[in-house]
This record gives sequence, structure tokens and C-alpha cells, in this order.
Amino acid sequence: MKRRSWFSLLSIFVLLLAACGSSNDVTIKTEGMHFVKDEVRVKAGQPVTLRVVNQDGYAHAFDLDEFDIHAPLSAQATFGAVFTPTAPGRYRFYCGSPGHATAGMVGVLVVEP
Ligand SMILES: [Cu+2]
Repeated sequence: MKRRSWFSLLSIFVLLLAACGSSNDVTIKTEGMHFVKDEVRVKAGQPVTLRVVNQDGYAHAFDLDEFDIHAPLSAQATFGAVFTPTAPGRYRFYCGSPGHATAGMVGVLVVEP
């Protein structure tokens, strides 16, 4: 009985988290020479919590020029940042490791009004 109430409490908590976790929580993973998610949508005027996970056994980088984000990502490393986009638009992100962007390691952050 006690165990059951703990579980329902937990599921309520998870549901609440899901409801509160806005679309501005973004996780982008690398997989070989591309980003698993190459189009990411967020809302303007709200803080974006960004996580970039390098799943590969070699270095990548995450670069988003308009927001001055330039993060080297060593093998298996994770990078996190919080920023607030104010202007709606399409912003290109890419991997700054030499040759990776050319090989297709690019994506776009879509900031919706
Ligand atoms: Cu890369």
C-alpha cells in the first residue's frame, strides 16, 4: 500500500514535470557526422535550456553564432547553456570541428514568436 502511493505520487510528479517542462528545454545529440535533431523549435522571450550530448568517441563542437555559443565537445562530453532568444527567426547551428559542418553536421534553431 505504501509502495503504491509512492508510485502514484511519483507519476503525478513526472506528469507535472512534463507539463511544466516547456518546449524550451532542448537536448541535441550527436551521432556520427550529424546532429540527431537538426531542427529545434523554441519560443521567443523564454529562457532556453540547451543540452548538447556528444555520443561519439571523438571530439565535436557546438556553435550557434548569433547567441555567441561556441562549445568544444570532447568525446562523450555534454555541454549545457541557458539563453533567451528575443527575436523570432531561423538560426543556424553547426559543429565547428574542421570538416564536420561541410559533412552535414548542421542544424537550425527555429525561434517562434
Ligand atoms: Cu562534429
